[in-house]
Amino acid sequence: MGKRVVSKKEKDLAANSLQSVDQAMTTNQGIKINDDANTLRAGERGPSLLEDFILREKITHFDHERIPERIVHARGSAAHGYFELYEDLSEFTKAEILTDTSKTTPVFVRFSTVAGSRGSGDLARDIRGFAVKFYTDQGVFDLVGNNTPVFFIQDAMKFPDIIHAVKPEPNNEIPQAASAHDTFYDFISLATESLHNHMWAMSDRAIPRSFRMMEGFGIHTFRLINAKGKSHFARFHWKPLLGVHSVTWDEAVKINGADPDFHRRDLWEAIENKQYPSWELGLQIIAEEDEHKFEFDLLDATKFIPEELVPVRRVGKMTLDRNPENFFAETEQVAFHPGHIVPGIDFTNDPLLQGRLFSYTDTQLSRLGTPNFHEIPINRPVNPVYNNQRDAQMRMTIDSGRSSYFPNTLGGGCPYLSKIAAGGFESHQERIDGSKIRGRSASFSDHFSQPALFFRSLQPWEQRHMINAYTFELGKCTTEAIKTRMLWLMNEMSPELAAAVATGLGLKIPETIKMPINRNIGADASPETQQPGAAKNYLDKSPALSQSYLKSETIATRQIAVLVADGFNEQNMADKKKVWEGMNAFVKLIAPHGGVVLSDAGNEHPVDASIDTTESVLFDALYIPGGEQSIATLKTHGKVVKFINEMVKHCKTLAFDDDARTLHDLSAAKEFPADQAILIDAKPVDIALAIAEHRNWKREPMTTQIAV
Ligand code: HDE
Repeated sequence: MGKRVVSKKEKDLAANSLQSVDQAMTTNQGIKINDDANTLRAGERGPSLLEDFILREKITHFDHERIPERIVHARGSAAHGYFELYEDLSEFTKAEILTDTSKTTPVFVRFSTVAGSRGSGDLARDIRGFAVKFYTDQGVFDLVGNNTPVFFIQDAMKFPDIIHAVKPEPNNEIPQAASAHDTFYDFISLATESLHNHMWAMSDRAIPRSFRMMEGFGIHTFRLINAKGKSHFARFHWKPLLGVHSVTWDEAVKINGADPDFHRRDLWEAIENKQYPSWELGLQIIAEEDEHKFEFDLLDATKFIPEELVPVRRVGKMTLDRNPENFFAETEQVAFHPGHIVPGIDFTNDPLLQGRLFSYTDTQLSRLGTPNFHEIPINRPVNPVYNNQRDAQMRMTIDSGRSSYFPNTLGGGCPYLSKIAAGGFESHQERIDGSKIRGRSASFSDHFSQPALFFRSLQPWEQRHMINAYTFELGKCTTEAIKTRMLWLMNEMSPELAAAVATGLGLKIPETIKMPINRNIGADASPETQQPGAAKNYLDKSPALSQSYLKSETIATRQIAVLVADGFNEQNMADKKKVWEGMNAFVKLIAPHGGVVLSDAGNEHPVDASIDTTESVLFDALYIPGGEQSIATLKTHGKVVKFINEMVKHCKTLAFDDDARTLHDLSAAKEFPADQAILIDAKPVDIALAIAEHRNWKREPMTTQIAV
């Protein structure tokens, strides 16, 4: 799967890595150390001496090990890989990564949650960051996106507000990595532009099964510029080849306890097992002339362009095939920036994007501490860098020569400027004619239509999950006025959604509300302009928004738990394992104890996890082979039925051998005799077909009685 690229980037990183094998331990000054366990003392039981330069160097370095975590997206995991282009897009752009199909471009991708601290759990209900650094031969191009096609706010000015609102409340620093609290809903219900992205945060997209099973979106409209200087608008998409899948909220809560590194581990293990995740790069391209043909503004980052209106053209593929060597050096120190673009790609006037262009340099200065952050190996471009910038903290480059200015003759006129035809960057010459104002275009003030479209486009199971999410989150809020304000707003988007949530909350939807503060126009706006306009219906449904539209046929990398005890039916287990592993699934033996388990043929099989050290929520499917003795033992273990019942509740595939039927009958599985994903004595390929469906959501409404 995927070809291995040894890029210049990789060689650079290797050259910078300190090998810890076969080397004498030294201080940072290169002095060989002969005792790393004892402080220099005046006598064996005497006081420590200040002159102990070895101790002081070691402790000082340790004291400074942490750098400030990212203000947002602090919790993340990353991997290296490469991008390959399917078709030459020179009709639209001169960027080499989008025109030269012979090139393989190295990438580094970091996935993250937004709200939580660095040590928070992976399964928070949250938007996920999806940041891609392309090391192109023309310089670094960063596509710093999220896993939702829209953002919360329209103007950069409101970013600190929404982040303050979602972060733990300042008086008691509660709750960590959770949006279910008053300050967040206070803000969301007043800044109605945020309702759309908020609805995505209430959807299953916010609790993904894996980073490898998420879509990515550049969100903003960018420009593509071709060699003739002609511009097209473009939105970027990443489509995962494993499909888009999520877990249920009950699982998310339990996974955070059972394995808070679930997503991090999942990405790491898939790559270690050579199951390289990949995404296709998609582009929605819009001619400049069509800029105003939509009922929303292309510059508004709270709107997506429905794929039914502008199809996504799949133009290339990205594969992640290598884990970082060192989390800090690479994942923590990588510095993304939406302003890192290459000739052929340019910005639009999206006011959110424009604000980001300022913020990301500023944040790197405070996090990485120096304008030389581009010299950290993970951030270095693969092409050489020459300019007259000099010095500053932690400068790595030893700049030679006398001249550090331009123009010069003493340096031979170098580094010289490049003509546009020779690859020099030129900003798109957009004609601008306007008054200097602090305000927002009326074309940005439709806040209800797209969330309404999103809700309408979801399958009943997705809508159900969303209703539960809103009910849960608002149920955690303590201020009734905030909850009722939210209900009123939700009623404007979808009466069905609002009614269901109101029932869950035990509250009435108010007939009118007063928006105490203007939402987007400015404090002087009149009361009439303070309510967002009614929802428009320019598209009845956009099927592409539902995860059911984004499934994949494969069971590759799915975790299948096989529950066994001594005496299990080896033949049946081996037959199924062979088929599933042939399809690249991960098959794990779970037994009442660790070590090895004995089959009915007397063979020893290593146990992957004892049932006491693992949980059902960490697996996609369950198979219980027969074997009289094995089933008799499993029946006596208290956690076995819980394990099975949880799998049933979470709508997963369960397969039993015929003589494992007693366990089936002891559990909630017996309540679903006609269920297409609870199978007895089925063929491994038929079980695989059920697993590939991800979940049998039809079961879900009947599972409320199952107590787990
Ligand atoms: Fe970010 N954002 N952001 N953001 N963002 C950061 O930069 C910011 C926005 C996104 O894995 C920070 O290096 C402002 C939209 C990702 O390292 C910071 C605004 C989108 C990541 C910052 C936005 C994003 C960040 C924190 C409003 C989706 C993680 C650390 C104008 C298109 C990148 C850092 C990584 C990180 C500011 C809005 C995505 C503080 C001011 C819209 C994926 O600079």
